[in-house]
Amino acid sequence: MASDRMKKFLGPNGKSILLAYDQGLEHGPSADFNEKNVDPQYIVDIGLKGNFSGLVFQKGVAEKYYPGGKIPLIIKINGKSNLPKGEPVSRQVCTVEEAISIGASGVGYTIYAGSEHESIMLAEFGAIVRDAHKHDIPAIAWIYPRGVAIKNDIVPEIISYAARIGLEIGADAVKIKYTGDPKTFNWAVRSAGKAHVFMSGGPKTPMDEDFLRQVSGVMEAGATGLAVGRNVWQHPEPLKLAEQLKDVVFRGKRLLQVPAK
Ligand code: FBP
Repeated sequence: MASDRMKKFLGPNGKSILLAYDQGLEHGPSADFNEKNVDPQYIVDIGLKGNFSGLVFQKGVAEKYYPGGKIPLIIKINGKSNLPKGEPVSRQVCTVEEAISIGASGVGYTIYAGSEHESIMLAEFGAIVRDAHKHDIPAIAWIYPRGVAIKNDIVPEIISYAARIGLEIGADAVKIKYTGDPKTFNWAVRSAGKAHVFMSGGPKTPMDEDFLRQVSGVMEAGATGLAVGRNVWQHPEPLKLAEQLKDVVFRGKRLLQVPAK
């Protein structure tokens, strides 16, 4: 059996917390950044001091700020701004070889499942999986169902479909949104099979408790962990939140789930 290509990104209990910072491209600096977190160095410092399992950058930020082997790196090799309107498509902007030469031990790629341009992204990702596996590094798929055909992108049947797409197309890990409860998220985890499941963070929740409860539900469902950005680096005390996340992801702490209304 093939060895687990994600192992570099996993803690001793096989779980993981990745720190994502590609929102400058995806959303623009005025949407997400403040005086502190506009500086990529601030995120590198959080990643290092908070002992995150890995950083996720686009190649430009990685080239200029990645601190080398102190923390593993995933380079997102496609991306788009939010300026164009219409059916979403995100094309490759960096090769697997380039990513490796910058120091990446994994590559990430977003697929907008359900978009009218889905086939372009599926085909590009297919070639990326081939390249990444040739170098024995993981290809991680951010799978976000989106476009006019998708009425609700967090209903359980859509999220589990996203997870399954990842397994079927050869992703070593899939990054998906939370369904809102551990039972339905467990179906998504099972649908992903041996592909690791990471929860995508989303906009910062006003109360830490709400985010920690989501994370607890995700871990209870059997996920590998989180790939989170805004909830951490928009937090006034990111290292304090990081400790609380580690309690849940690495130390098995669970928070009571509130039944959906
Ligand atoms: P967040 O935790 O900040 O949501 O980051 C996760 C992420 O997948 C980023 O990697 C990416 O930039 C962003 O979400 C995409 O968000 P959107 O849902 O707006 O496409």
